[in-house]
Amino acid sequence: MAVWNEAKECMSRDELSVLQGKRLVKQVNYVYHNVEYYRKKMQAVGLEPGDIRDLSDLDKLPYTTKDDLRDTYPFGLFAAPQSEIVRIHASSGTTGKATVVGYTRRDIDIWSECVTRALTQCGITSNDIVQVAYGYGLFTGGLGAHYGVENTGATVVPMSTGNTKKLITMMKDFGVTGIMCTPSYLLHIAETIIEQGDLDNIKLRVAVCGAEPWTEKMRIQIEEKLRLKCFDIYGLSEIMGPGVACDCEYHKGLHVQEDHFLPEIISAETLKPIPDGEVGELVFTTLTKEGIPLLRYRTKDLTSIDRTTCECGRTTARIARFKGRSDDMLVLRGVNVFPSQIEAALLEMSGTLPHYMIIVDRVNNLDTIEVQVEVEERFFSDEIRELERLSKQIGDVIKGAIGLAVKVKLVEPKTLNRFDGKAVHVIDNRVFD
Ligand code: DLL
Repeated sequence: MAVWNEAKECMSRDELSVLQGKRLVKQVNYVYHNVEYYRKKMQAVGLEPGDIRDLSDLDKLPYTTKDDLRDTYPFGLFAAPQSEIVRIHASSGTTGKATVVGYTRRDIDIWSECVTRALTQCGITSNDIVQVAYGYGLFTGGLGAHYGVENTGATVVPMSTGNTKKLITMMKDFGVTGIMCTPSYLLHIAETIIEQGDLDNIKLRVAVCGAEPWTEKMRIQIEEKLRLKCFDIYGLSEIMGPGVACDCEYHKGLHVQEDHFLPEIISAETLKPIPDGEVGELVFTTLTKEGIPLLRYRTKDLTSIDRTTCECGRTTARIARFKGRSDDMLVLRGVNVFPSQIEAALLEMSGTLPHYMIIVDRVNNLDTIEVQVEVEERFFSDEIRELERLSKQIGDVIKGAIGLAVKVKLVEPKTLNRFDGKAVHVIDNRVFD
């Protein structure tokens, strides 16, 4: 399979649109004839496959949501017969039934190819040794990254999550040059490497992190701590897994693998497409999937899109770093707040470590917000006044970012939980009845 968008002389946007249009028509036909649920959904709005002739007809198609996957649990949206499904992944989610996805052999090949493109974009080659420290199992992170690293020709070390000390030992002994894991886990790995005095004993030069919202400041902090290049990789199991999009050396948005996944940004309120550059909900239509093709899948991820050519020369659309998911958004005293706003504010300050927890309660019908922040050890040996000053300063910075007063509790390094998978930054104890 050609890695066409890797070359600097890649497809023009017009050529890409023609390809996308053709693939869309084919995918809609395939879905209509192979998935009863979609056939009925299309018939309910009087839509026949022939009504979709090119990209301009996209907005005639109905949306798909996570509820559609749950309602058809486990295999109701599969378009290929079980005999052609070679792998299943599932995400448990915190509420409701698991969402289950299936892949044909070709889907797995395309997935590996997409991860290879992403890794190549990050500078990984067959000369690299890459530790995959995403969880292996039903989560798409581990196996998705694994097949991509192998397909790139690099050497994969399938660490999975859990044993940080062993991971660092192997990193040193094997001369590991690349790592794939969640950014919060990499931060924990970095702290352990530094604490062990091992920074000069490792050869790590590239990290490809994703699976959770994180800030540009955190990416830069990881680069500085580990003296490497760090990249942002995005994906979701419903659409494929890691590798749907990835940033390049310019870090000006994540390039979408647009020949396989057609992106749209819509308003979550009106459900209408919104102009490029404006923040809205990201929606994907798969263009080449066989196992579980999805039409206009609402990801709930909030971003904006830029279809201008990147400084790196790639013409594929770029989506901006994610602000968060619409369902991560906290409504605190009527104000919409994303944990990432608090993270960005904390990372502006010196003396704070990028570990925090937001605890929300409701007392006498009023939301109370406590932000627990780890700060450097030295503040605890200094005068109490210094601690109070820092606490007030952090409170002011957060208030400036979210417009709300919060209680700040400073805690010593390593007090808060560390995560080797997706990090949890919010404990919401409010009961809504
Ligand atoms: O997290 C797939 C993945 C694995 C992506 C490894 C990247 C690396 P799910 O468990 O289905 O799949 O979760 C998908 O995670 O809708 C986003 O909300 C969030 N997410 C994934 N990557 C990023 C990222 C995997 N780079 C959900 N930035 C998505 C922000 C991300 N959020």
